[in-house]
Amino acid sequence: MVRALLFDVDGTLADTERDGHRIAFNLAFRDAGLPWEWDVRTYGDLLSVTGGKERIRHFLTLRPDLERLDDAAIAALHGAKTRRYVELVTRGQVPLRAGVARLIAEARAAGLQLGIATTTSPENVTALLDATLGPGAAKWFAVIAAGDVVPVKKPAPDIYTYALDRLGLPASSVLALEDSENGVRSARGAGLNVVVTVNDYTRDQDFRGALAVLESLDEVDLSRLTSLCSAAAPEDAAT
Ligand code: XBP
Ligand code: MG
Repeated sequence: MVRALLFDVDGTLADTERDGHRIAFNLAFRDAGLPWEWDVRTYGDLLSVTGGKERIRHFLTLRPDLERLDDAAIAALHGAKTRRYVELVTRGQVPLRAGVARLIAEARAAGLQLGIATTTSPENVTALLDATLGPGAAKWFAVIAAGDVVPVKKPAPDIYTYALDRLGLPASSVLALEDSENGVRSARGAGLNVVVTVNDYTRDQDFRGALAVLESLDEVDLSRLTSLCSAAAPEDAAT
């Protein structure tokens, strides 16, 4: 029986990668006087590495021609990017994806617990939830597992294991909602069932192990998601 939903944020709740993080990174680069610009396609390639600081570091390994930044400089640049991102979502520039608000309302009405398991920074999550679902909506979530709270980011299972611990529930009673291969690997690694909603960055990825791959949450309601979990074959079911 499903007793909680654990949502990924970036790409799942909203198209934050293309329309939020990418823009915020570019603003922070400009503010810092760095002549870098991540266009939509370049950013898509960089998404193979999760975590903003990790992504900047990865970018520099691909571009030995650019000025080196040490870890402190990367952390400062990333801090500036986070401030830009929070400003942007607080202005309401990134809407929720179709079906997300309805599913959250259904889950709350059914008494399910809600949680977040994401690689992005906690302040980004709170800002997005409050801006899209209404002030105080972040409090609807029993756990917001985010960012550097675990040492290793997705596709490692750590963030889902951390969120499950905080919920106090076994993996078999929690469904993860994800948009990416890294997210599916993370959730499955922690033993969760997972349903995927694709976006333009993730459509062609490998979602082996997911219960279903959908265009958006608009295609399903809570009872359909619950029955997908119940129908999962024992060898596929999370333990
Ligand atoms: C999200 C990420 C994050 C965001 C940026 O992955 O990879 O790095 O792009 O967030 P997922 P920060 O959806 O799989 O959790 O800059 O705050 O790290
Ligand atoms: Mg994601």
